[in-house]
Amino acid sequence: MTAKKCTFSRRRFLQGAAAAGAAAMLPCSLLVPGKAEAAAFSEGDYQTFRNACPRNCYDTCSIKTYVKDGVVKFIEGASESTYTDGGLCVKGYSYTRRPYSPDRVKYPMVQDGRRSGKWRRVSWDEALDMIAKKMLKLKEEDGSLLGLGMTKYSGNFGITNYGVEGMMSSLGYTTRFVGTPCWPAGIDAQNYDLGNMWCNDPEDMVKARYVIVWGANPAWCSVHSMKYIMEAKRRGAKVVVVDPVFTQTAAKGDVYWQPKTASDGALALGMARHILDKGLVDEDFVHNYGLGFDEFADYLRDNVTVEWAAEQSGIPARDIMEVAEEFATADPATIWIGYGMQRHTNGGASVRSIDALVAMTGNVGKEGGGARYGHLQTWGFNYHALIQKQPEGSKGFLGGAAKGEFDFTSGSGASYTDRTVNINKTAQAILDTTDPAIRMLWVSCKNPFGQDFDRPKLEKAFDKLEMVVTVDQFFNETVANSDIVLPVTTLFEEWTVNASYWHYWLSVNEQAIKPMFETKSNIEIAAALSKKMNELSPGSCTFPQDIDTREWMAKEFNQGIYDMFGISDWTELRNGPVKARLKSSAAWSDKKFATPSGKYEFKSELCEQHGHKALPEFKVGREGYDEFRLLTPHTKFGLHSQFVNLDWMHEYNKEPYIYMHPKAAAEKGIGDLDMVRVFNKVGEQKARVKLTDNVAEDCLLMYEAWFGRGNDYNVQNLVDDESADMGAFKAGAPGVAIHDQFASVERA
Ligand SMILES: Nc1nc2c(c(=O)[nH]1)N[C@H]1C(S)=C(S)[C@@H](COP(=O)(O)OP(=O)(O)OC[C@H]3O[C@@H](n4cnc5c(=O)[nH]c(N)nc54)[C@H](O)[C@@H]3O)O[C@H]1N2
Ligand SMILES: Nc1nc2c(c(=O)[nH]1)N[C@H]1C(S)=C(S)[C@@H](COP(=O)(O)OP(=O)(O)OC[C@H]3O[C@@H](n4cnc5c(=O)[nH]c(N)nc54)[C@H](O)[C@@H]3O)O[C@H]1N2
Ligand SMILES: [Mo]
Repeated sequence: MTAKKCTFSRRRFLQGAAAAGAAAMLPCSLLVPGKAEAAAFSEGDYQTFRNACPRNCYDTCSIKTYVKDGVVKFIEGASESTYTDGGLCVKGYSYTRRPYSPDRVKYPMVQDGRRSGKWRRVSWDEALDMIAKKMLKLKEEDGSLLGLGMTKYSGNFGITNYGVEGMMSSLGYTTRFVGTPCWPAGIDAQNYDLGNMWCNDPEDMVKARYVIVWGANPAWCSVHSMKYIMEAKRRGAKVVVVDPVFTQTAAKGDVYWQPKTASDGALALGMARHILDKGLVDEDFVHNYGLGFDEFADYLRDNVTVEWAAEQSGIPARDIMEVAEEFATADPATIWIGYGMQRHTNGGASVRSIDALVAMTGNVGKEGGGARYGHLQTWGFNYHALIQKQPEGSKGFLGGAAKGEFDFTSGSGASYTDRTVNINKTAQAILDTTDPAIRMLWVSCKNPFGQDFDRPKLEKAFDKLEMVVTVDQFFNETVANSDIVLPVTTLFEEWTVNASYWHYWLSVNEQAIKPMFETKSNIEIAAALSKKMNELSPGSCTFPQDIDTREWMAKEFNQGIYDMFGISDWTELRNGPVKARLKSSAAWSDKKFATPSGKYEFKSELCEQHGHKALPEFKVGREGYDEFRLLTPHTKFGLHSQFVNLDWMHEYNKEPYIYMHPKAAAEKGIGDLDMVRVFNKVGEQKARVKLTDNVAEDCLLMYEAWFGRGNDYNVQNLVDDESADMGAFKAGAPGVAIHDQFASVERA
């Protein structure tokens, strides 16, 4: 191979790193070569690989990785993707540290006494032997494997990692924690309105003449989308940001609305009423492509006024009318509906009313328009790793039908399934489930102690479990509450493929280095467990025992994917990420909707059948149960329990704070940087206060993140597991009202 000078992408890398302040901050030459080294940089001196950020993030960045002597030297955002555009976020640049972090789980380990910290290294064989024997024991004692629970969520969204679910199926019928804390209320809402969740290509936001960012914080949570918003602005678009917190996104807007939390439905309906009164409705759309608009209009006339909306939301009537008129007359106009906004007991209802606003102004199905929430259009993989067969004769849950209808002796009529419980009520499910009880838990790609709700209850629930096995990269709090931890690979050490729920690019993730220490990928763990199970009890696990992980990645592709992305083979992705060939950048461009009527349903019978209102009516939010509203949204330099714990990121995440308005603090005799105690019916948490008028006077703001430095900060000590209104339709369990929490505060 001839040495090729890397100019374009190299420049991008340095720019990205400098913009992030990373060059100055990060102490290791692995990430940012010194000046002399940079001058001598020659791509040919490195092996390059394609990777993708597998985190649960809108951006799902395409990465190019430079390896020398089997070591990841540095990475850059892939320049082939116009979305990633050659740059990563600050968190992303820290990836070069992840495989080499001294804090990594390196070997299988057993803890003598949960939370004792007395870990001892064992061999894979010993660990799997303990695990397999326990599984066989459950099956023998309970007659099924339903006593084995599995919780997995978004630690790694690489497609082959669905092999964790596949592994469980290959063992038999088990208890699965289903649903998602992310976005299910909004998914259901969009399914009722449009028939599916499907958003425009974010890259077409540049065409918008009006952008409302409603309860999303892309400046932190979708860094790469900001360039489209800023470009739209440069071309003359107005940007309105609606958020109870004055976020960095809000700072980039032209108009900032700080509504009362959970009042978004009222605000959207107030705007809708004004648009109706002003005759600014898109009559063609609502009558030719919509269903039930007249009833919606009647609802608005009978129940909604702008003054009422102003009272509910705290946004002045004049401002509501102004933005409503501007939105209705701009063409195209778009709303980005955030996930943060729907984590409420009325979140689904709020999303429906915002969808209606976009639809009634004729902005659905339009390039540069749209009610943007998310999509799964590019996820049509084979799910080869996921789909595994239960061993012959497996017993399970008698799916759906009343138990009495089955003849247990012959098993006739029985169709067994997994047992499902709500992932957003992990603690309660473990405590409540009987016949058989959940006795053993497999945790993978998930940190329940950091991310699940009502942590004090979770501790009680875990204490009931006979065995907890956690598969992770780091010793987090869930690992501390486990008996066995198994070390798993990072993105550089495994083969997989990644798509986004926001943009339309596809990336392959190549194994760039050999797995460090004794780490294995999730599917290799499944294969190893299968081997052990079959050794101990032949036929007890169907998961293939010898797998080639590159082959398994390749098995996820199909002709549909190839056609969508215009490639003939996955190997073409080694030249860089590719984008779906979209007929239009707009979702629903043919205005044929996937609803039962084929129309945009302002009135949805399905929604009514599911126990909600047929129309996008206002739903009152959760009643306050304590003095302050408590918000625990996502943080800038961390993603849930990932990144913040890494030593390289400490500089960015020095200490957790509780953000509070100066007036509210003064009334409590609390000063800047005072140590305080926040407490409510769930539990309590101490941290230092930072005074800021970015938050409303009635609000306490604490970012959710795992610091992992002997620091006990955990917002789940204060967040209960109350459900959102929607989510069960598409996700199998309702969403969770993360932001409908309340608490008191006092000096510690
Ligand atoms: N209070 C509050 N709570 C929240 C939220 C909030 O806003 N406020 N947000 C919610 C939302 S939206 C989400 S998505 C969830 C996220 O919750 P989780 O899905 O639990 O998210 P992470 O912390 O990103 O990942 C969990 C673990 O996966 C591990 N991991 C990474 N890669 C791999 C791998 O390849 N294999 C295995 N086995 N493990 C791996 C990581 O090290 C980490 O410990 O949290 C929810 N909880
Ligand atoms: N840096 C970073 N990026 C991430 C993540 C991360 O943890 N860190 N997480 C990823 C994941 S899993 C997800 S789900 C997405 C989340 O992406 P976002 O939805 O953008 O993020 P959140 O922080 O959950 O919530 C966004 C905003 O909603 C606001 N909000 C809360 N309640 C209300 C309300 O009642 N009305 C209105 N209008 N706004 C409200 C919060 O104040 C917050 O600023 O981001 C992804 N990207
Ligand atoms: Mo999420």
